[in-house]
Amino acid sequence: MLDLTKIRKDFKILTETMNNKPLVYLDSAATALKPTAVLEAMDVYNMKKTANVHRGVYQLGAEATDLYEGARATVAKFMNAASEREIVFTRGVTEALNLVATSYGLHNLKPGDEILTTELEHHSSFLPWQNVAKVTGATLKLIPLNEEGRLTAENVKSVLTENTKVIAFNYVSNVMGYVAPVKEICQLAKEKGAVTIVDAAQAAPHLPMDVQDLGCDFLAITAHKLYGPTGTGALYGRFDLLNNMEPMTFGGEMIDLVEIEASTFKEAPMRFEAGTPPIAGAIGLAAATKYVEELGWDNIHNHEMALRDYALAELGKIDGVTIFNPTTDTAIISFNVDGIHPHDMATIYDVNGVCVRAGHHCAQPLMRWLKQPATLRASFSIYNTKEDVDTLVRATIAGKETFGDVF
Ligand code: 7TS
Repeated sequence: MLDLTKIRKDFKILTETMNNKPLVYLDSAATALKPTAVLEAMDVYNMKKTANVHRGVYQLGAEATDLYEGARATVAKFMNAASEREIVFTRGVTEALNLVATSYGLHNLKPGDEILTTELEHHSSFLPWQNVAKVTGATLKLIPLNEEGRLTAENVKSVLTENTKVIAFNYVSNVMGYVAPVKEICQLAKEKGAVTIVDAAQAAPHLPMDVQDLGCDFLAITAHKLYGPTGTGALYGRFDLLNNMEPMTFGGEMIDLVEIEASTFKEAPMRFEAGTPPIAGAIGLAAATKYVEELGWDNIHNHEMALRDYALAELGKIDGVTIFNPTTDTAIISFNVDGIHPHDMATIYDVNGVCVRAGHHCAQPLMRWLKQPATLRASFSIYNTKEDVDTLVRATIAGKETFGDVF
């Protein structure tokens, strides 16, 4: 079981108030709060070991490099990559997915090739492939979602052809909270020789990652949803693929030899890390992976599922609340209150000290699928309590009372 008292002490921000109300943070799917252990790990670099990496010949530079490369080894272990050479530090999942689309997609796809993706994607998984299709003449095809809005292996089979070259999809949906059958889909892709790109932004805080067991070619995580800092993510890429890809960004430290006519580049991952990388960010990400591993995946899962079940039951009792993902696999719940715009509801949550997301969640194709312009989304995490759910429910009832009789 999670020790909630201890965990809540680790997240100092939880003693803050919002609109003079105790802070109830239910927006961890947008970004998670950061525990002291992560901030302290970053402080070590920022306060005692500051130097650029892979450059200085002095001791401090070597120590900073050790911290940074140590972080890469920790992240490789977190994902169970075969080697740390398969881990590229990026600015986040958005940059990681753009890197694959640019460095692999633009260079390998051609007219007649097919890219499979879904309406369940965050724009950062959808748009890079839409662009690859536009530039290369490849065809972007949607894998139909089932009646619940899930991606299933059956539906992948229904659209998979000999021409499928890429399947890009999320591990966990940021709106529906569904967990995709990643392993089965990667197996199907492999049979056709297609490359898989898994957006694990929302999965990494909730599930153990094992890229070798999943059999994926690429998988991206982001630190800030995993209790780490903003501005840092990590891309896993199978080394034989990664090492044969062209760089996306050119600049310092990614080169072997620069000549006027042409240049050569380092092996992966360095060829993808031009310029000064997010050093403190990588160290913070590594600390965050250790933090969640120490809590234990089963403990995290049980806690989040208990919150999910309680929230679904309590919200479900309120007349006029429509829940779009009652079978969610994670503690992400999307809902609306009949006749009240989500942004109006969000103002009531705000004055009650409750942070929830209202909007299209960077998933407009999914909003169209749901036939909603926007939804409310409450996302629960390791530091949330049943009392947080009660506050959400009270604020929802207050919102109905404020706006309800207008309609
Ligand atoms: N993929 C998914 C599934 C996401 O949920 C997000 C961010 C991203 C990619 C982008 O990751 P980043 O590292 O570039 O930030 N999602 C959200 C959200 O649901 N609300 O705010 C941000």
